[in-house]
Amino acid sequence: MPANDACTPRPEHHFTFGLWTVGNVGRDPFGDPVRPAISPTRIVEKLAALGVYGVNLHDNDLVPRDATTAERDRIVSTFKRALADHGMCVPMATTNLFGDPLFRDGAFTSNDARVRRYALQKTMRAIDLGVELGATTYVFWGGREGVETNAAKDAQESVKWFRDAINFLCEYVRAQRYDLRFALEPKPNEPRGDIFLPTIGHMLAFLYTLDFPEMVGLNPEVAHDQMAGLDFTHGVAQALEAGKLFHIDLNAQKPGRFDQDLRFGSEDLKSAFFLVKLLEDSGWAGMRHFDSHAYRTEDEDGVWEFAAGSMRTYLILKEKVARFNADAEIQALLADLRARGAAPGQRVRYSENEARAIRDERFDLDALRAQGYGYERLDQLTMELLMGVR
Ligand code: GLT
Ligand code: MN
Ligand code: MN
Repeated sequence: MPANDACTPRPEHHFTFGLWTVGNVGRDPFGDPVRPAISPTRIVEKLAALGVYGVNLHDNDLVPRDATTAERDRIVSTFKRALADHGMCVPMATTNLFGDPLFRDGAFTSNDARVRRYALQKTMRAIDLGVELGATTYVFWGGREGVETNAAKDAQESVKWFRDAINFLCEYVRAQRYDLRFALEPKPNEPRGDIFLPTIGHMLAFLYTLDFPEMVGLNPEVAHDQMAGLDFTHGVAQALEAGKLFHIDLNAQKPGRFDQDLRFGSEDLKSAFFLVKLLEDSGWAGMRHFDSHAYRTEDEDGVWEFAAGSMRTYLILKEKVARFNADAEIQALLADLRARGAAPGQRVRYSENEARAIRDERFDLDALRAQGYGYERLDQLTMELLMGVR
């Protein structure tokens, strides 16, 4: 494709990256960093040049853990200048509640009440920083909120501690009159053996038990559902349907492995296609955030290839979605399904009459048993479209 086409990222596409994603130095449990750290200001400059809309961060991606107030203020003002110079913003911020050894047993669910209080202090300060930078979404990823052994923790009490923390922080945001919503990010395991509230479904049920459920939604991540063998698109669809998709972490993953955070679309193209289709067809107005990083084999050039590739793949898949929606043969098959009753809005509602009608209805059960649905043809056409021969 030509250099400046529909697949060239532009700010209006609302692509974002985390400082921790392109800034990933390639450390893993078996090996040292392979790339030098890239300064936040350089990240802002490079991402802006690639057509990115904004950059997200943890408190400590920008301000080192042990910085003095003066150092913090200097770092923040340098960063703000870089954002202004390059027309970038910070749509989402979050807290690092996993790196410091004191969080080894969790932050909001540590068995030590002092750790739980310190986690609140660190988060309130990080919320202040995020809001100062313009963030309107605040993510909670509880990587250390879990156990290796169930002998250690009361799982019911842990849910209560987590709820207390989110309720407390909702009150804090309201008291400060911040314009900020919370997005909870589920993950089944890693770094903990098991993490509490491991899936979209667990988180969704939990958030309705909060004091201010309207302030709280989800930040689901592709890799986290695929690690658990789930269909990510179904989880996102359920969150959207509930009005609870507040943010999304895009990446790729081979199923059943540790969290790989691979470049979006680099594995399982078909599920990436259906995810883009869901977001685009539903008019998702939020950010397209990439929570992923370059292969450990890469130098800095590879990092920018990774960033550009993530966005380009998204836009190519968006083009494929438009083709799918305009494909006469595919649409005829879908029209057939709609004629059978699959059209949106064809739902049953209880009334006495309707109950009587259904009780008395005569069904041609043999015909229902015999009919096929045509999904082999539909899927083959979809695959041919994805493989570029359609
Ligand atoms: C970390 C984690 C991600 C979270 C980030 C936000 S940090 O990279 O693996 O899934 O979204 O805390
Ligand atoms: Mn994530
Ligand atoms: Mn991940």
